Amino acid sequence: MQLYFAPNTRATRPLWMLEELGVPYDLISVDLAGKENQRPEYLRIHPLGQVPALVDGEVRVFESIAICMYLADRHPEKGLAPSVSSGLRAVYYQWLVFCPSTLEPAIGRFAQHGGEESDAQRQKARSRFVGAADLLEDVLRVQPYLLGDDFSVADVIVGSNLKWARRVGLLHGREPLEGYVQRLLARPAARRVFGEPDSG
Ligand SMILES: N[C@@H](CCC(=O)N[C@@H](CS)C(=O)NCC(=O)O)C(=O)O
Repeated sequence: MQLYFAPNTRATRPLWMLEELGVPYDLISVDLAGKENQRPEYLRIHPLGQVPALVDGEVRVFESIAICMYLADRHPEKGLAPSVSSGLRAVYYQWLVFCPSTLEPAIGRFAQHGGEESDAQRQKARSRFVGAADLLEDVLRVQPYLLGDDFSVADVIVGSNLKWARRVGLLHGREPLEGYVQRLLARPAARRVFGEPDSG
């Protein structure tokens, strides 16, 4: 299995997954600054020239969340996704889709308005995040992970988003979310990817 990767990008999501699974893989660095991602040979792996991409024998897949879901299903014995016959599978889909459709755009808008924008624009962007964050807090106040007691792919994806939210200052005063991010980053697999928990 080969993961095409660049640091500080969404490619850290499948890298984190691979570390959680503890399966062998090759990490192939793609130099984005050097435009290696636009070379014809890389465009055959990811037609949009982005990272991450995964090659697993005949299988080629891009989109970080799809790669993580694929990896969990490929290794059901590791228990990182509820089985298809379980009702929890619906909740699992919900949080995975919640990220790119609701949470990530809200964080992105805030991060984008963090510079010379007016306070009003910044507040508007922040208010979009508040609803999504309140919802997550209600869940994480009563259970350690999004699906209950067990860590899953949903935590890799939501946790990655919240790590970004924390970096742009959106988690101040949100103890349940802060605690959740810290708990996730303290996992051995996450430490191997991101380093020490408080390094951001
Ligand atoms: N939705 C895609 C987004 C992929 C993406 O935007 N990758 C960025 C890094 S986070 C990238 O490769 N940028 C380089 C470029 O587009 O030239 C995913 O989650 O995999």
